[in-house]
Amino acid sequence: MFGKLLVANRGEIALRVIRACQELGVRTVAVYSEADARAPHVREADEAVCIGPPPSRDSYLVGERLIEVAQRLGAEAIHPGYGFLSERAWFARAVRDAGLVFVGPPAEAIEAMGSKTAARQLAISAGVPVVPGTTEAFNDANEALAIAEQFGYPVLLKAAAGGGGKGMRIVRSAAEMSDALDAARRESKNSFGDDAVYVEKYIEGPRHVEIQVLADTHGNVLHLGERECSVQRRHQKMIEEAPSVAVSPELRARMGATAVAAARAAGYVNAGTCEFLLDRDGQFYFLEMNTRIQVEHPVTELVMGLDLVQWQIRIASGEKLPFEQRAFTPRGWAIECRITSEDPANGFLPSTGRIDYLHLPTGPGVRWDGGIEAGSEVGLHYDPMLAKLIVHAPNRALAVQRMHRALLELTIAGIETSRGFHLRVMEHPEFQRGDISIQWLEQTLPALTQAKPLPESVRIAAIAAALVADAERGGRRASGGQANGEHRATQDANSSKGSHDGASAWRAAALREALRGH
Ligand code: MV4
Repeated sequence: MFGKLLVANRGEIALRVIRACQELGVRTVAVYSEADARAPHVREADEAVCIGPPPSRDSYLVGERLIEVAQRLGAEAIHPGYGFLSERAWFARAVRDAGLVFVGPPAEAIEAMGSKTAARQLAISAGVPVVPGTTEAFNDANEALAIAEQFGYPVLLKAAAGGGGKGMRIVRSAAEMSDALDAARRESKNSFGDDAVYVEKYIEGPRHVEIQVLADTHGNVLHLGERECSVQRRHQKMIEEAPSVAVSPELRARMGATAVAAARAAGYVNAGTCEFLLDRDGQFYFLEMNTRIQVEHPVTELVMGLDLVQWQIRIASGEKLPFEQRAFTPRGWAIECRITSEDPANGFLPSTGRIDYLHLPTGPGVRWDGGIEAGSEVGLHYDPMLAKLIVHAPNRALAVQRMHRALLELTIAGIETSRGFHLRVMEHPEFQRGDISIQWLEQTLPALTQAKPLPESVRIAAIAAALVADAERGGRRASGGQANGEHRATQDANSSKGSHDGASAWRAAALREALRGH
């Protein structure tokens, strides 16, 4: 095992990697920008080095500097986390060339999966089903029209260099082709520096299901079942779960074997994820492979009972996977909500400021993977994801209830967050039934963000606001030393209907705010 590892990231994933290292007995080096000097990941690591000014391109994205720091401090490996340099083949190669270990796949595997057209070719040659379409970029609109005629409308134009939804355009008829092509080209060029576009048949109303794979350097490739990205907005995932309501044990085995075949064909090592579309008839199609640890990896950890980040590090140090495929069947249900500094009531506008107060949910089956604390400044330099709230329960209905309960316990004061949005999703009957597709949110969003609070809730909120204001003025009447008052208030809260009752939720929040003291 490594003696020391450099964590080339920030926020919750940097902390996640540091925690894995602590449990493995590996010392850690954190890197940070000037904006992150007092961030939790800096404090929790054994050593920390400032690598530049706040903009990522001058700090977290300067690969040579990260490698130089690793060498100078005697770290043997670099964990890239997700985002930043995690899927840059040149960085994986530079780390290797510097005599260090990249905790991730070989540069060649990142390259093989980086081009969507090359990945499709690779998948086809490995017998993996892909969406009908081309495996090469076309040259002009006439060629695109001929291909669309062949597959039938609607078709989807996609960036060859792309992924994650950028440079995508739906084309519903020949008349739309020319404009859509120009737009897709422009967006691809801007996002990836390459305007090559190819065509796929557009699959209507699919579900987004992905398979976690784990491969060691000894030729063992396993899959750890599926996750479903149940709720997403403009290609940003918001809620993920494992397993998927749409995947039977038989389908899991088939999709898993397919993901393993794709990983083998790419010479894949370490943790990776194959993304699929699952259509209404149960047909699945390989979309792309993410060659990194993903944000949503905890839901797989909880239902499969292993630590994926620790296994990433063990694999990178040459360890052999000691598992057999049949050891992996999902146990219970896990759901993850991404807590972001975005205001759902305001078109998910980013919110900035100081986190004045933070109360974290705890109790049975609750996990918080966060990168913030009271006093943290949330700015605009980095991704708005502050933390992930993850729950595990015996089944989906109980997991939804548990997530609702945990979200009620969560208080983040000082900035707007996605918390209220997640509460309303957990309360939604269609979400509770699992009756959702990729498009569910776009159709349901207005109802979720315009929900009016109950009159009773407004009254309780007003009382809470008055109590908090009073406490802030220095009055202590609302807080300590009033055992009777507290007891009476608690009884009162319990007498209201159920945990899903809006008024009771407000009442609990009001009590917490009023009684926590200042
Ligand atoms: C598709 C599709 C329908 N048909 N491809 C979007 C992100 C990228 N990974 C692929 N995406 C899609 N590809 C065909 N042929 C629908 C989507 C899609 C989507 C996929 C995953 C997660 C969210 C999505 C939201 C809209 C569309």
